[in-house]
Amino acid sequence: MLTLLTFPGSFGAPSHSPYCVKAMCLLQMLGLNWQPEYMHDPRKMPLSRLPVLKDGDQLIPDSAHIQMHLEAKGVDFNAGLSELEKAQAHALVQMTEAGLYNILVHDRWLVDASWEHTRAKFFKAIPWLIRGPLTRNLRKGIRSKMMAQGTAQFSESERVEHMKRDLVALSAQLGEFAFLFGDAPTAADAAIAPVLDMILNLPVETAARCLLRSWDGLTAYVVRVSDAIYPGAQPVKLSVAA
Ligand SMILES: N[C@@H](CCC(=O)N[C@@H](CS)C(=O)NCC(=O)O)C(=O)O
Repeated sequence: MLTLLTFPGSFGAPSHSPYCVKAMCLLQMLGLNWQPEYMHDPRKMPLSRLPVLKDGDQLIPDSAHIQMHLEAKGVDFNAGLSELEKAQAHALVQMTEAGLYNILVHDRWLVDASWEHTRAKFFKAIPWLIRGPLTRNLRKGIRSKMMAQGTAQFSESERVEHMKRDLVALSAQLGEFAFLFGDAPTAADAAIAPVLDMILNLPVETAARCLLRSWDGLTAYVVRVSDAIYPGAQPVKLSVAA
């Protein structure tokens, strides 16, 4: 059986990492038997990150590599998409992982009121005595990364302006479809909806959460994706290469 090494869930999501939820959705779409193995500390993992897929004695880190590994088994997560649609899907996933994902991380870790909840949920397994110094250090590291990457250098209104453009692009692609590329979920939905879901479910009202909650079409889209491909959903009928 395939095993997904993943962070546990929080704030209503099956994992607190959108990349772990993306991998869960891909596995769920596949309809094969798989099980989660929850971890809190990824430092011993191949890239020191989660998710990691365990397939026999192989460890596959990175959600994109997990997708490629599953595709190599003959599954097509983008069945029926034209070459242009595949290119658009790729661009939207990259946009989400470079933009919206970093806004999520920023609002979870660097907004003080939100951080109280993030710390309590993400680090509840860490003994209380060392939780303070450990999480202070981790938060410092995230702040440096967010400064280097740029998200933390912007004002809140600038971040929201950037976010709006990403949401406009996603909304335009969604149009009247149920999923981003039609009436069936594809790999792009597995990657993008978990990020939106986690922004919608930030524990406090940040400008990003407020903006996304006002976007009815995208809010309803996230519910459709979670009903269709989050763990527990029925497998989607995927085409398998001959
Ligand atoms: N590009 C990777 C990104 C995975 C990633 O950044 N995971 C984060 C959690 S969202 C992680 O494990 N960070 C290290 C940590 O939390 O210690 C993927 O697509 O899987």
